[in-house]
Amino acid sequence: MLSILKLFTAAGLLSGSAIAATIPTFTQAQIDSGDAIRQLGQIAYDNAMARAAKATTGCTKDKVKIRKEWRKMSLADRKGYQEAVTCLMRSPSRYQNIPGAKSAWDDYGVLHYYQTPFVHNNALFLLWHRQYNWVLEEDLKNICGYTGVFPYWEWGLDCGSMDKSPVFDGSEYSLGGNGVFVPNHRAAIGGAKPGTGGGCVQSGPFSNYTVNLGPLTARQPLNANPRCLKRDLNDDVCKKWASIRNTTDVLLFTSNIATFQSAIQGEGVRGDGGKTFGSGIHVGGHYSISGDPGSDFYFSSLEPGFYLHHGNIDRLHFIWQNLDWEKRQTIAGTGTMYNSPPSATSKLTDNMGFEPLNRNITIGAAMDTVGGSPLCYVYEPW
Ligand SMILES: *[C@@H]1O[C@H](CO)[C@@H](O)[C@H](O)[C@H]1NC(C)=O
Ligand SMILES: *[C@@H]1O[C@H](CO)[C@@H](O)[C@H](O)[C@H]1NC(C)=O
Ligand SMILES: *[C@@H]1O[C@H](CO)[C@@H](O)[C@H](O)[C@H]1NC(C)=O
Ligand SMILES: [Cu+2]
Repeated sequence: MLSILKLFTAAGLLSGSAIAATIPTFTQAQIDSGDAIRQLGQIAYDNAMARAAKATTGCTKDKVKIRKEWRKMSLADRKGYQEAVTCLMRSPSRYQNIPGAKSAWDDYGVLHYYQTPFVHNNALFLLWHRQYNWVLEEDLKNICGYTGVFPYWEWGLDCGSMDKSPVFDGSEYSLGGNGVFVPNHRAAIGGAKPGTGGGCVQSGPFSNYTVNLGPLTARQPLNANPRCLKRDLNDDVCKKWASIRNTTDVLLFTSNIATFQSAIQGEGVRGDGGKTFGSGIHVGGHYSISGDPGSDFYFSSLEPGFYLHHGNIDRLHFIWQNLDWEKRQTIAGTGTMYNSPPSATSKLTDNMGFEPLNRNITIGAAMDTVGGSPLCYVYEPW
């Protein structure tokens, strides 16, 4: 009895490492410096690669694509990615009769708008957005010829110096700069200081991007409402909810999928050892960018940074899964937001909708990033 008590106390100190044998224990300094998450990322990478190495068809080791943090990508890929997104903005929409869908890029806004009530705060959140990013990767390749690395953005590397982020510094190799500073504005989320922008993006790539759809509050959100891209980079939000510690904590203190996905989305759940997660890293990453459409729950995917942000969310899911792969191929919850209206418990054989951008797949088909039907990629630690 005493020894069990001791075990719990020791595990409660810093990490819930008793759960999966492969998870080492870390000091707070290792967690805060990023040493911990880099090690976890490497374990996950090796485990996923080992699975691919055993495959004889489908996603074999030689076919696995390696996703990287934006600043670890070559300059050519950073430019190539950003130019391919611009190319989608000039390519025709696949929707009929959506007045605001002016391009293949806008299609992502329409799909996300339709799917929002069915793919957030529920069983589909992680795997639908995983597949959504893959659909974009396919479009960048098939429509715009980009075959380079697909990116993710580790917010935690930029908390406190957001406008110097290689993603948002306004350089030729970024996704454009911050919005121009608007005095006396509030943060897009309560409990945070205002950001450093708020107005239109006027430097770098996407400074000429016309946002067509939304906002959600418009009477007809799918009608054309051409306007500039706005950003409001926010270091305070990043420090409070998207720091390297915040991100690593989710990996270390959640041992089942229900807790993991709730912790990420700031649903007030408690993790191992009573850990709390505040507003959650999903909200933290989104509101570190903020702006229009960046802060718009339904249309945020029209912000080019969205996919790098969700790349990081997917990377965390990938790491978490691969730290204990045999036990972590499950889902939890239903197919409606906060189960409202109430709906059936989701099954791995349930459908996820991506038409007309790509074919629908089942939830289970997106479970393994090296599963080969269709996914075949891993995340490299930064
Ligand atoms: C934006 O448009 C102007 C005018 O067409 C052009 O001179 C400028 O190079 C464009 N900037 C970017 C980043 O595409
Ligand atoms: C996020 O991490 C920072 C330190 O990086 C910490 O001050 C803050 O309390 C954490 N937030 C949550 C919700 O744990
Ligand atoms: C694809 O998914 C959407 C959304 O769930 C659904 O409305 C549509 O009928 C599906 N299409 C097919 C061919 O199953
Ligand atoms: Cu979403």
